[in-house]
Amino acid sequence: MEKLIITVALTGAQHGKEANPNLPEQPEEIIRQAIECREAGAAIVHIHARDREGKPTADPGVFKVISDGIMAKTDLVICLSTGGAAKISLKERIGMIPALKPELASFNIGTTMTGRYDFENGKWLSDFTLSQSYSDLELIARTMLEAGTKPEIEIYDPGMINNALLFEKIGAIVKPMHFSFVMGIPGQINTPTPKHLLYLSENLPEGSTWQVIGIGIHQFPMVTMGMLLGGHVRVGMEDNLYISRGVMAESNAQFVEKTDRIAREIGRPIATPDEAREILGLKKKLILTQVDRL
Ligand code: KMH
Ligand code: ZN
Repeated sequence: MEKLIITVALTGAQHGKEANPNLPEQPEEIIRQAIECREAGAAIVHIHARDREGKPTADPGVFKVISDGIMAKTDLVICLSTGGAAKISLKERIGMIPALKPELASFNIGTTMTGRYDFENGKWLSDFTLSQSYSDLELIARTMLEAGTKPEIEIYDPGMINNALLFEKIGAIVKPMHFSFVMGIPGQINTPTPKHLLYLSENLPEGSTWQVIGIGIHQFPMVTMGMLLGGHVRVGMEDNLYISRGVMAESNAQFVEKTDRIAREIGRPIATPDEAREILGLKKKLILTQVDRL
């Protein structure tokens, strides 16, 4: 079985320090936690950017500070998020792709809705719809293609796999494709059960690779199942604030350490960043400013 690629999603765009004070928001803390995660065995970091008030931003300048800081101290593969957040336009959300030409970037290949309901007080805590038309999706796909960035294709329901096949047919995505199953978001069909993950993993084009993301309490059951099925995994505070039931995570590295322990127990060696590049067919890229410095 292929070595296990551990991706860690450090920050996300949903929560802030009010949800967990250890969630890194500013570049310095994101870089520091990325270094710790590399030491704990992560091969890829999934990066969101925040402005100085901690609000999600798609500013390529902030992504550049974070990417350069991580590239200067580690060999981690950097996956930049094009997911943005509410009120960030499509054009802004993908602006960092031509600007920084990352090796990997998230591609939410459809319209998604995420929300959190407060059952106690009967109100929505968050209610965010990312609505994207086919021409929006084609723009994202072609922008990545031109930048030499491999899309990490986020799948929130099985129908989205058909979108990936369609874009591969029109030449906007090239094979082998890398998929990311997002399991456990109420508004999407990917109910986090072994049966659903098995179904998704068996419905990919030949030669594809995939990772699984479990939201909240679903994170480690889905990660363990993903390891057993030969997939790759994503952990970290973007998707889950607790390292175990009722215990707030103190750092993102804790998630990587726990994942590494599980992988060792089931005999699945973990991949280094360069082995992850091999597996995913990435060409090690220098972030623009590193090229400037050459
Ligand atoms: N928030 C995750 C469920 C992205 O950043 O573009 C999916 C994600 C998408 O990480
Ligand atoms: Zn993300």
